[in-house]
Amino acid sequence: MSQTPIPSTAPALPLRLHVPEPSARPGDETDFSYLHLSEAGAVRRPAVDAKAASTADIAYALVRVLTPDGEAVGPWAPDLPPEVLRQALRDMIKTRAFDARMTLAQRQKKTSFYMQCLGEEAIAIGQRLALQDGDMYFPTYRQQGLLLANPEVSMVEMVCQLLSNERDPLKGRQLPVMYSIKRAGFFSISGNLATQFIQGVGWAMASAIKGDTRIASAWIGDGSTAESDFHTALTFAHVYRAPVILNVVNNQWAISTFQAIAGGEGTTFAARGVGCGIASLRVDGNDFLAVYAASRWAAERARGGHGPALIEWVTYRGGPHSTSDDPSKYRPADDWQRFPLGDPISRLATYLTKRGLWSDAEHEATREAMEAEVLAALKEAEQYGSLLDGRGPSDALMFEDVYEEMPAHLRQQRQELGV
Ligand SMILES: Cc1ncc(C[n+]2csc(CCOP(=O)(O)OP(=O)(O)O)c2C)c(N)n1
Ligand SMILES: [Mg+2]
Repeated sequence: MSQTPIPSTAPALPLRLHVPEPSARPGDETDFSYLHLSEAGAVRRPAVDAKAASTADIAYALVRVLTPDGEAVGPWAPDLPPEVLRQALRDMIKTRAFDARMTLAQRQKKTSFYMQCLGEEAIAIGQRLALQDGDMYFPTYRQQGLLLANPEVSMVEMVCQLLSNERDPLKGRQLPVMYSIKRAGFFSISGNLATQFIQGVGWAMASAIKGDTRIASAWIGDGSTAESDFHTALTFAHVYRAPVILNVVNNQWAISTFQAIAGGEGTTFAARGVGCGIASLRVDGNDFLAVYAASRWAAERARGGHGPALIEWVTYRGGPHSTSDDPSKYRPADDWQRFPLGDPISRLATYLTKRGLWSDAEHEATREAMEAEVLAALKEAEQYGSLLDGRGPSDALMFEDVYEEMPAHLRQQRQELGV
């Protein structure tokens, strides 16, 4: 028998949807209190085999090591040799110089497109130091630091890809910045957002199935977590304890969309991991020491067979989304200058200077040397063509490498094109 519902005593109000908005638009000042920062050194460091649910407090806090005056404090402060720290700073300066010059090359019409990682340099470079040769990266377009910090990767080869020239190793088949460098463990960048997570988890599962010792490092942006692939990847990673580091780079924006629209309001992206049974950390992505320490923790956890870890890196996208974007239309122009976590390069430089391992003069000399190195790489790559002179890969290449034996219809099309 059906029952009659008991009438509510509350007055019936019209229902409304909540549409999150950033606190400021161009011309106003952003209120960054929404970030909920912790003090440096305040967040505990759990054992690498900690139960996923026990990391819940850290998923809502913020792991930080560097104080505003450049001291390293607390349980996450890593013990890295001075030369490793100095090299990391040089690599971050190199990445920034590369981005600036390639952005200019796009404005000069030498390449069609470029994407910078301005303000996010510490994340890729810090994580790379915590991984080992043979581990596999499934990066997005904002982890060029993984390549620029790798002495085995030629900068000229990267620029040839950007210029889509005769020596483009990807033969003009990928958008500029979508590198693919197998020997560096750098999986082909896909423009289809969030695929990195399912592919990275799948690769990590395969590594475990084979009884291998290699782990995966998968990358996604705040906006891309709204894709269903993100959630599918978390379920598989949790269920099979895949040896993978799940990196969520929360740079506050997805093109013109504020991170709250992807679900960052009133909760954190790290909290998604805990909800799926994955140990999760929320970390200051502009604090090189915290990036290295958290990556190291996650890598030891994965390699030790204790399961995946999700890390939300809190940072800020200092530049436009890409050379096709104009952020002055949708966010305050001074946001990055006012961002409470500062600039990762100057923070590491301050720490090293305080320890007597760096100086303003060395900083300036390094910046000049890196700019010269990048310019020399660009000049060399331009000898093999750029968009300006149209010396790109041969049209014939579009017919190759798909079928072992070219089918008749493709042979015909190729003949019609006369290549
Ligand atoms: C599946 C899919 N949807 C939409 C796009 C278009 N798109 C490219 S980048 C981007 C924003 C991504 O933002 P986020 O994940 O935060 O990464 P960020 O660019 O900030 O590093 C969008 C919507 C795409 N490439 N793929
Ligand atoms: Mg983003």
